Amino acid sequence: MEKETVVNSVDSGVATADGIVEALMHGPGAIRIRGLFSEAQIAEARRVVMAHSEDRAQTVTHFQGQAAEEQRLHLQRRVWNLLAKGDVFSQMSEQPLIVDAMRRFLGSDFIMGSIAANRILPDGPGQEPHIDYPYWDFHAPESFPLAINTSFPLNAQVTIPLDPFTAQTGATAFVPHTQHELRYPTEADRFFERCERMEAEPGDAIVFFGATWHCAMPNRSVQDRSAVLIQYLPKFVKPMEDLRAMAGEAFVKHASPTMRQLLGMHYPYPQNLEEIAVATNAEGRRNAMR
Ligand SMILES: O=C(O)CCC(=O)C(=O)O
Repeated sequence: MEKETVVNSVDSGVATADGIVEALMHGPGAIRIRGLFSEAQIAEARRVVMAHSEDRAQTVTHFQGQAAEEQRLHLQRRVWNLLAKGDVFSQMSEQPLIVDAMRRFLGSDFIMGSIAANRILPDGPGQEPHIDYPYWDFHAPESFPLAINTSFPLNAQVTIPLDPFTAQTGATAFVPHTQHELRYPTEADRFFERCERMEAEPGDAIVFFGATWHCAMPNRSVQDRSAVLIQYLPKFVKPMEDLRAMAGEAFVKHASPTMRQLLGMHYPYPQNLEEIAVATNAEGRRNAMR
């Protein structure tokens, strides 16, 4: 029988950015914020996600090696590039409490690396236990810098359920406190015996440090289970989705200052420095003109 345990919880009215950061860095690695988004926002997001995943089973996905072997990939669907699919996704990614927490956790110029939906249909598969980008291929640790660790964060994730997240529908599983030591989980870690579940209602948001071992679980119910997944990164980590290009020039032109930051426009590298027309001092404490 599946364990029915839940993640720590705080109401959106009393949640603080410091409390979120504490839970991610020194606490279990995850925290649920109750009632952060309105019914109307959830309904609109769900409408878009369902419409874009009705007949698109074949977008790229991750951590579904077993489902691919078993020919069951069509029972889980990803919807990428959500910024271009509705204003509600900009509202979600710019939610003020989340932005405030991310500024403290990842630095004031943090960016968004991805905003996508994960839909698991009834009887759809769960994932391999993993950690998230940019740690997601840490099963090959030799491809990372020597002595890399999680004493400072390179990722934060926000999961916004669009359907009830329960043990039956496949609420995300995670092992609390595993973010403290950077490691990709193995069979020997007995993930499924030790895990807790991120149970939540539509409108809640679960914020977690992606170095915490976790995975989507199988949907053993008769209803869909979808969520918006947002990935935030420090300014210097290459984003996973090319959001700026995917959203398009018209979107960028009308973007808010926060959205421009999320698209990486506050930190203008890489550049062709040889081609910069005006010779200025671009970096440094004194008189720097990026
Ligand atoms: O949908 C979920 O519950 C989690 C998805 C996830 O962890 C991922 O795709 O990296």
